[in-house]
Amino acid sequence: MLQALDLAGKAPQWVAPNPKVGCVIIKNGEILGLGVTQPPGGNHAEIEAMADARIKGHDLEGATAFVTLEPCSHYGRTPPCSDALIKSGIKTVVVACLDTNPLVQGQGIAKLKAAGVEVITGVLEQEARESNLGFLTRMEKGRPWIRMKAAASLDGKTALHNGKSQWITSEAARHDGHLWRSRAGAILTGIGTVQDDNPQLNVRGISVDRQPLRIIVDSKLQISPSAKILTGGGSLIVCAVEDAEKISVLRDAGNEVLCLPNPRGKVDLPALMQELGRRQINELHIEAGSKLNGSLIREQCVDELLLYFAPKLLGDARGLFDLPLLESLDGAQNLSFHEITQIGEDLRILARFNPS
Ligand code: AOF
Ligand code: ZN
Repeated sequence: MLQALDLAGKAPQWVAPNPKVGCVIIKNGEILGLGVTQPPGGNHAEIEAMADARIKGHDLEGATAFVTLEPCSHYGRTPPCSDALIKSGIKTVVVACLDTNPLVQGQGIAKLKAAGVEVITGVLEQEARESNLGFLTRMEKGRPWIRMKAAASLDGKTALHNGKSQWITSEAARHDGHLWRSRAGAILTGIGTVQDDNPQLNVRGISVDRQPLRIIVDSKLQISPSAKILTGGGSLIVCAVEDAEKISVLRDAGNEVLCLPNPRGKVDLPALMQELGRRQINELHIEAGSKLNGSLIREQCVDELLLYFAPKLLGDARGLFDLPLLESLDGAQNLSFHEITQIGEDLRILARFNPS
């Protein structure tokens, strides 16, 4: 199963919106075939592994398949893997984690069992869930896995009082940040960051087949059509005002404008996350300023913080998140550390919000 997970991890980004799955087929201690999910419309991991074994002249009768995700039971872009596994004569299927796609959700395993295939579940389950956190979150919550990235000094400051912020962390940490951008289906920022930093918010320094969708939360539609983030079109601007004139200028330049107001006249952030789920975004990467960061946290629109800390002190300067003043520690946002790594001179911390 470790080998199957390793294969899954090597699947390219463009298998999204599908999950990355790995499959290893063995018999009598020998590996017969290996497979990994192909881009949408292509073979699933199990089909690839069976084809690999057959090309090598192996008979699958009595073999065991290790799969990192429950084999599918439905007709999607491709026919059900569970049917193909049954037909192959494979005797045992070892599954790491369930596919929580409502179209599958245990039915793949049930199909296999009903056909007399032995099924073993829960092998390296946690690791397998981690490998498809984005896909599984979308299946379970209807929205992407949401990761908020920020870089700060050791005293938690992101910019000086005058707004100067380039660069707090080292080159190595910034390159690492691009790796995280590249794995996301979309990158989100706010109008404040667009106006202060004029970022491109694309992936640089890493070869990618596609750039993530760029999303700007801009309640009052203040974005300038010449902002760098709009060059080339294809960005999604989310606002809370129906300003037909501004909207048509932005649309004519090839961008999409979505009006999603909440009763306070701001963008309805949870509704936006559901919309991104409908657009099949598995992982959302956020790089915004303290105001939007704070709103996203308050509205429970963040699963994980990706924080880079530089060994510097900036003193009285801007903080990471605008959150309400607390009178008691009972109101603190609780997280747990998921991973702590040194990247060059800086520290990278992945911390997750505790599910409520
Ligand atoms: C598997 N093995 O390798 C993957 C699975 O449209 P389709 O036919 O490609 O089906 C996509 C769905 O199949 C996807 O939403 C998920 O539930 C499952 N993915 N299943 O047996 C695989 N990638
Ligand atoms: Zn399948």
